[in-house]
Amino acid sequence: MLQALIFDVDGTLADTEMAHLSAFNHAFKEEGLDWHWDVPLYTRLLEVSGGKERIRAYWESRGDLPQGIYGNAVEQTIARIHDIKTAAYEQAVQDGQVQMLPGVLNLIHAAAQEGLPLAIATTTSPVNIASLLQRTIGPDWRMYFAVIEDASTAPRKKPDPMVYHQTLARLGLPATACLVVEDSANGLRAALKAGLSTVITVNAFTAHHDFRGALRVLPSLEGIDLPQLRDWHGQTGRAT
Ligand code: XBP
Ligand code: MG
Repeated sequence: MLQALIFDVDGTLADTEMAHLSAFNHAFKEEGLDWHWDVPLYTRLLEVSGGKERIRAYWESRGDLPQGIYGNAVEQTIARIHDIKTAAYEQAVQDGQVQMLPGVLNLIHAAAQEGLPLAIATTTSPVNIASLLQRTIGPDWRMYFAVIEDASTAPRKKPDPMVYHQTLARLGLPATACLVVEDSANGLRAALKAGLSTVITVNAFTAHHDFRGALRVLPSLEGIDLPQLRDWHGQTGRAT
């Protein structure tokens, strides 16, 4: 029986990645760097989960990442860029530039009404979650989620299953009692490694990913209700 729904955030709850991309580019400029990520490059870079990890991967790919004794300075520079990026992203959310995806709020409200626990399992920073959900759900947003696991609690990022293992432990439920909604191959792999059935909703940044093993691959959650999710969850084990 379905006893909890677990949501990823970026690309699943909301269409966040264009705002993340603009925030990264803003931070590069503020830091005096001539780096600029366009949409095709960012689409590839999204294969690396986590903003700091993504900056490091890009820097490494350029071939000019300082080595040896400069390692500490690199960490500090990445942290500084990421702080600027996080503040810019928060501002974009507050300015209304990030929208919840179709069907998401309906499901959240339906689950709350039925007393079905909801959880969040994401690689993103906690401040990003708070600003997004405060803006879209309201000041009491935190009451809707029994568990939130994020970059501050699960440092090993997706496709590592850490964030899902911790979410299940805190929910006190076995994987078989839960259903995950994700939007990316890294997210799907993390959930599958934790033994979780996963429904995928795609977006422009992830539509080309390999979603083998997903329970369903959907354009969005529009028109999807809890009875439908329970029905799919009951079919667990039969991949699409
Ligand atoms: C999303 C991410 C995040 C955001 C940026 O992955 O990788 O890093 O792009 O957020 P998922 P931060 O949806 O699989 O969790 O800069 O705060 O890391
Ligand atoms: Mg995602």
